[in-house]
Amino acid sequence: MVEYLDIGYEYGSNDLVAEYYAEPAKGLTLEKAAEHLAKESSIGTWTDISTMNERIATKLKPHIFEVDKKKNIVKIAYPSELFENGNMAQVYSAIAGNIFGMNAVKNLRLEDIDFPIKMIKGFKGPKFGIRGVRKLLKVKDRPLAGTIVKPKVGLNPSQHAKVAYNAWVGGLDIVKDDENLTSMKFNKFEERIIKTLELRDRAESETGERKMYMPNVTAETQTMLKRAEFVKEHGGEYVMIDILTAGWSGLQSLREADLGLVIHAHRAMHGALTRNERHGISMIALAKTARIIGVDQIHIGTAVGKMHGGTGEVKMLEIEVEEKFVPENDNQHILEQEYANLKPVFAVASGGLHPGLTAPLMDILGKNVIMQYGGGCHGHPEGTRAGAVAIRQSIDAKIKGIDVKTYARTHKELAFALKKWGYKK
Ligand code: CAP
Ligand code: MG
Repeated sequence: MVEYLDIGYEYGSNDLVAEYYAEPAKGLTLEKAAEHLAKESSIGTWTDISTMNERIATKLKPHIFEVDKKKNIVKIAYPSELFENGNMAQVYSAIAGNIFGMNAVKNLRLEDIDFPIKMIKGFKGPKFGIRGVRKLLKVKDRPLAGTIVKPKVGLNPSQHAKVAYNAWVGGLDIVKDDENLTSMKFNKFEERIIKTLELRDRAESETGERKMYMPNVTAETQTMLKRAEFVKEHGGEYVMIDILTAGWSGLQSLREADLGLVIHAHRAMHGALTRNERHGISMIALAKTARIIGVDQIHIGTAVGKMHGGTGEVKMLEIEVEEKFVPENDNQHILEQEYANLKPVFAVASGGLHPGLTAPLMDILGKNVIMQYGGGCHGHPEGTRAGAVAIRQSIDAKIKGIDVKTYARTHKELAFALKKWGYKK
């Protein structure tokens, strides 16, 4: 009989620690439910088995070292021998696999994972990180501002490139493809890359600023790698990948190809995992995992909360950022904080943003954030270029410490934006 409950066990440098929120099934204590979790995510199954042996039962068993009945929190330390070096899919198949469907729990959420250094070394980690991206863009210490070409899909390559150009010359640093734009009949990947990078070069020479294009390479892995190579051959510096729909292995293949391209991680589908605070996987765990595999920037949500009031049609902001991303005691968001010698990576805030929300967002996420405005740029009454100007004006106002309403009195593009969408102090 393997004993998994080991309250007070002192985990060490050989252990991966997983923190779960768990609601035990009716008739089960939290300890009992935790034992089912520990078994099913490692060496056991629902009943005792004759094929278990002493070595497995002692060397490979995980230790449930904390059970907090008030908060329904369970912490389990797994010996790293349970995991294949450099294989993130296998790690999640173990600690985030069958257990979500077990009858022993009514709800279960993987809240956080602490990987041992020896496991982190099995992955490449971020190549550029905040410093590398800032060096590339030659932007020292303000937040980066970007847009997403809209409509999300439907434009042809020339139209797509033109929208990007207007955003760049209006002052934005970065233009990205939307998460569901890859290579369709009306917008083939290769043609879009060539045309958009041509106008990126024109925008750079006209503005004297570096401009970045983030093409979405999400696809079957071999195709993804071919597309990333195509971007590199044509002078691109960035690729974007939908990390959850492409999967951990797809992300690993892209990173381990080591093409020298900045990797932007979009988190499309995250809501299926992160939205329910009682069941699924936290964005903290997902973002940490992506950083270990090696992304340079990742979407974490918008921290300015649901929009109350404000004029005009306001898209309800996407899910607020998980509070742990912005710890009370530190003005750095969690992704820029020191973690296992991994480069700090940019947090990306996107989703329903417009110039009226820039100031509170910067208050919460600080300067190492990439703020992306899709509708909040192309929905500007005077069009994309003016939308981009308004966005930069909203950032300038914040950096100068001037209230956005006051700043708008002498900056008409910003005034138009505030009139349409309102603002939050
Ligand atoms: C934003 C966006 C982003 C989501 C991602 C969209 O467009 O392009 O993909 O915001 O959400 O498709 O909605 P808008 P998150 O600026 O027009 O909202 O960053 O929370 O993953
Ligand atoms: Mg999008």
